[in-house]
Amino acid sequence: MLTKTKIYGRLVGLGLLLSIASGTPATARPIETGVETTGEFQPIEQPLPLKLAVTFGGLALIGAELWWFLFSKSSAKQAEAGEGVQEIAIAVDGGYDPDRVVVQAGQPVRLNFVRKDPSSCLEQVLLPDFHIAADLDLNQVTPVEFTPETPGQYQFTCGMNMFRGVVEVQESASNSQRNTHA
Ligand SMILES: [Cu+2]
Repeated sequence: MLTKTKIYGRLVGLGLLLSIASGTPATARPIETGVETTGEFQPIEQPLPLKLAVTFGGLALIGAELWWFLFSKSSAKQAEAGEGVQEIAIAVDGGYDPDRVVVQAGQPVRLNFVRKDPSSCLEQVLLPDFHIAADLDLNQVTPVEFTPETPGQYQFTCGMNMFRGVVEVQESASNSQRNTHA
């Protein structure tokens, strides 16, 4: 799973690649050395099919990554309410999946963290709003329980605040008008 930083890095890399392929910015700029003031730099000739291939390949990659970044990333899931406890499993593997959990206020919540990532970065999960810090053992299910009383967005993070997820607490259905949207 890729992080945001990696994606931005790759987009920047692709941009560089494209600008090099089109041959404009880097070669046209004279260097201030005084050796060659005429600015007669010879652009390197590249075959047109190669340029086209690089350009369209790059654009396709950018499109694919944008799609992935915008549409397939965030995974919101509604916790399942059973026996009065809203329960949901969260896979811990290069981040949290789902990274957005929807629960109802006033009902106990149990988040079952399943750590599959050996990186020490993810060995702890923090829910500062609920004063929870839990150690996650590798390949184990670690339940984290709390009862959110107030609707809102509550973050959970790894011990270093690098990976994040959100518990979205909605006003409980019995207290509010029934939601008409899916
Ligand atoms: Cu971390």
